[in-house]
Amino acid sequence: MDANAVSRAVALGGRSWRLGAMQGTAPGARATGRDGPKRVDSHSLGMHKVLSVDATLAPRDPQAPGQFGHPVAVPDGKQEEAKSRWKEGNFNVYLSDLIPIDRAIMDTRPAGCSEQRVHDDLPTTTIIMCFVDEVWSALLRSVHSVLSRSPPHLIEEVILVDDFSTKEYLKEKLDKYMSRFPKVKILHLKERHGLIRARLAGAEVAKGTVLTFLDSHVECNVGWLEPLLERVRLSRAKVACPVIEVISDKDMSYMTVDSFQRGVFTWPMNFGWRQIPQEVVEKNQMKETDIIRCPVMAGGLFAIDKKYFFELGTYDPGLDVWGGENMELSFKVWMCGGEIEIVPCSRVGHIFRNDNPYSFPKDRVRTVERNLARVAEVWLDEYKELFYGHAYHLVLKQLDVGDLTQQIQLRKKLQCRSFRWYLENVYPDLEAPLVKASGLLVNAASAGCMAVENTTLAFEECDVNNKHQEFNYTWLRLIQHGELCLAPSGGAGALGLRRCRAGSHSPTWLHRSLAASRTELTDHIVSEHLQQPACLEVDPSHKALRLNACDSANPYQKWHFGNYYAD
Ligand code: LR7
Ligand code: MN
Repeated sequence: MDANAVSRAVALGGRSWRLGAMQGTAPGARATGRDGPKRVDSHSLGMHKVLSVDATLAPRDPQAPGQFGHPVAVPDGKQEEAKSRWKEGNFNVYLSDLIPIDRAIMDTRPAGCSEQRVHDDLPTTTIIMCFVDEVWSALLRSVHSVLSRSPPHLIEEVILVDDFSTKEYLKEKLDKYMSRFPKVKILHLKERHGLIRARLAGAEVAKGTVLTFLDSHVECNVGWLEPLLERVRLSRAKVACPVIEVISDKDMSYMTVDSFQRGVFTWPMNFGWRQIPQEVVEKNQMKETDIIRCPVMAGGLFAIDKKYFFELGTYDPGLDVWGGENMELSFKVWMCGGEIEIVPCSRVGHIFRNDNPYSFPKDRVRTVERNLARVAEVWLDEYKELFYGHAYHLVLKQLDVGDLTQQIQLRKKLQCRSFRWYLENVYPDLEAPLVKASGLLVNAASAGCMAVENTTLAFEECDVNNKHQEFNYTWLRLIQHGELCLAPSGGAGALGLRRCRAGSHSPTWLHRSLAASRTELTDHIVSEHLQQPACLEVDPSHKALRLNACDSANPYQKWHFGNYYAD
C-alpha cells in the first residue's frame, strides 16, 4: 500500500508558486473565517463560499522545520537517534517530534475549490479517531489539524478512542493535554478492540449528525470538512471521502497526489488506486474538482451520516483488528442503495507506512485473510470463487470464518442488490470471469472431446453444438458439467463423474498456468487429488478416458478448452 501511495505522490517542492501566494499575503488575509455561514447573497440563498478556516496560516515560527509541509532532513549527528526511533511508529518519529504540532501546510486543492459554495445548514459532525500506541506528536498534529482547519460550529466533538494502548503517555498525559479543548473527548478502551470495533465504540456515543472517521496520523488541509458534509447533506446515502495525500514517512513532507484516481480492488480483494484513463477524462470533460464515484474506499478517512451508518448495520463486528472493513462497507453501501464518492476539494494528508507499528493479537496475515473471507462469503455471491481462486491456500486451509448468519440476514433485510449488479454498474472495468475456461475439452492427439452421456463420462467426436460436451474449468480447479465434476474413481486410473462439492476434498485439476508452475505440463490436466500426480489421457486403442503417469511429450495427455478467460 505504501509503494502504491508514494507512486501517486507529486512532490510539491517545485511548486513554490503556491507557497509564494500564501506567504506573500498579509497574515490572516486569506483566513476568511470571518465570512460567517449566515452571510446570504441574493444569487444563492442559504449558501456560502467554503470557509478557509486555517489557524496555522500565520505560523508561530515560519522558520521551524517542516513548516508549510516542506521536507525535513535529520540534522548531522542525529542519524542514529532518528534511526533508533523509527520503529516507534514505522516512520520518522524523530522528525515528527521536531516539526511543530501545528505546522502550516500548503493549500493543495485544485483551482476553483475555494470558490465553491456550500449550504449554510450543513450537518454537524463527530470526528472519530481511534489509535493504538500512536506516536505522541503525530496524534497531536492530527487533532490540531482538525481543530485548526475546521469551522468550529460544524465540529460537534472529536472522539479519540484509545484502543488499549500500552504507552503510558496516551493515558493521563493525553487526558491532561486535551482537557484544554472542550470538544475533545477520550475513550480509553479496557481491552484491545481492533480498529473496527474501536471505531464502533466511538460511533455508539457520538452526538453529531455525521460521523467523520480519521486515522490518528493525518493532517487535514484547509477547507477539508465542508465539502464532505455538503455531499452527505445532499443525500444521506452518500459516503464522502477526502483525497488522501501523502505525508512522507521519511522526511515528513506533505505531498499532493495525481487527480482523477479511484479506489479499486484486484483479486483477491487487494485495495489499490487506479487512475481514470485520460480518454475517459476527456470524453466526459471531467474537471479536477468533479466528484469521483469510487468502487471501494481506502477505509480510514470518510464521512457518513450517523443514522445511515447504523441502518447499514455499521461494520460487521465479526471483523478483527485491521483489514477488509473498507471492502465490507464499500460493498454494503453500493449494493444497498448508497454511493461512495471522492471529493477532490477535500484533502487530508496521511502518513503511509510500510508496516503496522503495533502488535496484532493474532497473526496479522491470518487476521486479514479471515476478515476478507467473511466479506467474500457475505457479499460476493458466486464471485466468491474468484476470491478463493486467487487465494487458493485459503481453500486448502479450511479457514474458519465464524458465524455469518447475522450478516447474511442483514443483507436480506436491507434488500441489497447482487454482486453482479455491483460489477456491472459500479466497477465494470474489473475483470471477473466466473470460470477460468469453458467450452469443449478437446484432446490434442485424437481431436475427440470429453462428454457426459446421461450421467456417465464419455469420449466422443467433437461437436460444438453438443451441450453434453461443454465443461467449465472453475476457479476452484474443478472440471465441471452442471452439477457433475470429473473425478478419479476407484483404482487403476479409472475416471468418472460425481456430484461437485467445493472444499479441500474435491477432485481438483491443474491445467495451463497452474500446471506449468509445477513442470512442463502446461497443456496437461493433472489430478491434484491423488498421492501421485496423474494426467488425464485418452487410451488410443479404446478411445476411452483414463488417468496415467504424466508424460510431458504424450499428445494423448494434451488438452485445450474452447475458451480461456484467465491465466
Ligand atoms: O488494533 C488496532 N486499533 C487501532 O485503533 C489497529 C489500528 N488502530 C488504529 C491505528 O492507530 C490507526 O489510527 O486504526 C487506524 C488505522 O490503522 P493503520 O494506520 O495502521 O492502517 P493503514 O493506514 O495502514 O490502513 C488502511 O486500511 C486499514 C484497513 O483496515 C484501515 O481502513 C485504515 O484506516 C486505512 N487507512 C487509510 O485509509 C489511509 C489511507 C491508506 C491507503 C490507501
Ligand atoms: Mn493509517
